[in-house]
Amino acid sequence: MFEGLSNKFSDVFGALRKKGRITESDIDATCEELRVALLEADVALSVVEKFVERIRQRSLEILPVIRQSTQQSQEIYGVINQELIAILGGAARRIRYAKQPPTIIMLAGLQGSGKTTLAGKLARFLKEDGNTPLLVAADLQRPNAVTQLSVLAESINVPIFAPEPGNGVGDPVRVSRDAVEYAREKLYNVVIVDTAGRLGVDAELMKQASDIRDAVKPDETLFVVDAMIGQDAVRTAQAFSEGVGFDGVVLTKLDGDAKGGAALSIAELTGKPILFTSIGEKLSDFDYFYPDRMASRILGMGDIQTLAEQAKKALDGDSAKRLEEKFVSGEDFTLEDFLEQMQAMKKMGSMTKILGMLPGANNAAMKKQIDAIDDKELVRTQAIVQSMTPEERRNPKVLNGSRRSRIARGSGRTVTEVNSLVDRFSAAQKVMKQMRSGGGMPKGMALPPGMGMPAAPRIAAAPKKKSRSGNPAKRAADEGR
Ligand SMILES: Nc1nc2c(ncn2[C@@H]2O[C@H](COP(=O)(O)OP(=O)(O)OP(=O)(O)O)[C@@H](O)[C@H]2O)c(=O)[nH]1
Ligand SMILES: [Mg+2]
Repeated sequence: MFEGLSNKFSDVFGALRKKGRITESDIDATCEELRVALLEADVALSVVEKFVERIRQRSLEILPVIRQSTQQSQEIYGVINQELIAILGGAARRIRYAKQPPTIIMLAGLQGSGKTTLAGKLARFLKEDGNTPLLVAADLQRPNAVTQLSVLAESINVPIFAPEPGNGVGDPVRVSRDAVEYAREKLYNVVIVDTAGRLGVDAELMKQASDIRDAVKPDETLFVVDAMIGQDAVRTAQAFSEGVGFDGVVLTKLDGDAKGGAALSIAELTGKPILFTSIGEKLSDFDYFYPDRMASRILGMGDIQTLAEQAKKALDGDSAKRLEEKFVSGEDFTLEDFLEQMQAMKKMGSMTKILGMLPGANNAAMKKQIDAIDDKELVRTQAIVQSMTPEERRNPKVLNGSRRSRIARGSGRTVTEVNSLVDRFSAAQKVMKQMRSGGGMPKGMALPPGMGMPAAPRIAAAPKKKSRSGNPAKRAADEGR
């Protein structure tokens, strides 16, 4: 996601950093490079022009201040970051619940944009947050649509309101209206209405969506759009905005190689906030949209906050606290901790996705490392560590040749694999020590394959510990990454 764009931004900053003193013509040159990068990323022309102009004006305005700074390129970075956050909608917006339940959420969008999947994700997400959602199958167009939603509903144990099978084509407006009535009776506090999509924007689609809207009067109408469709996303958004109207946007398929244009153009052009992002086919691949975190990713600074939240969720309270204390007190990071972290990582989801949130994850060297990581490696590594005695896990220095071959036999792996794990573990331990002594991740250091989690204790500790610069993205930038 946003790879091309964040590579370009990294290049732009790289070039700026090399200049000690920034002049007006440097600002102009930077703006021109940004303009080209954004257009290549399929950001709508009018948005690009406005965005770049704002950066230019703001930078020129504060040029006297910039000149006083010892890190002039950082000041420009700050301006770009701010404008990027603004264009992405400013502050994150949450679902607005109705004063009088149920809160009605209607999903609309083109065929295949991800509405039904989103209905499941949203229901799961809201349920975990203590709500009692009801899913409504109001797509009676596509033969399989009701079944698709039923399967999702069952998998998350959320009730579904759907027309009786074999009941003819059915009327989606009526189904939606009845569903809301049913939710009121049964005290479901959120109703999620999945509607039918069409291949293109047409009058019939708009009419059906508008009729459902008029019948259920949603508290939130969410326009669901596939981020991969680039410029078309904006055109479709505008058509829906005029035809049906919506309160917020959900960007889906951000896990694909979306260039990012849609994310950057939609909020600005429709004036509606992006509420959620969908980043995969699994129901857990979903989160609120945070403009500041997205800006940080686009700028190649990673998304440490999301990573930290996921780490916190995955490491249960006790073990996170223990690891944090261990880290702070300077105790050694052992293979036992490593195994515990790996188990937590399994809970967090795919390793490559997690590592993608690290600062610099889009940089070529880091990317090569990430690409080299095979999620199955986690399973293999786990087998090896589990074949070690508690003492060996605590103190890998005792691992002589015969112990290593015993472990290899026990885990069904080769001695070379055992050796490689021990080597990588030592490298990770070194990183941990360095980070603890306040040096941050060593420059140019990419995490060794299978060692994604040395960062975890630091992450677990992050909310409490004040780092030199409170802002991890800024710190990463300070350190020249
Ligand atoms: N990679 C990826 N695939 C997704 C995401 N969201 C949905 N999909 C996939 O996209 C396809 C279409 O998703 P649906 O949820 O059926 O889309 P829809 O908008 O309900 O489609 P219609 O009902 O035909 O209008 C499915 O194969 C989903 O698994 C996502 O965030 N990332
Ligand atoms: Mg659907």
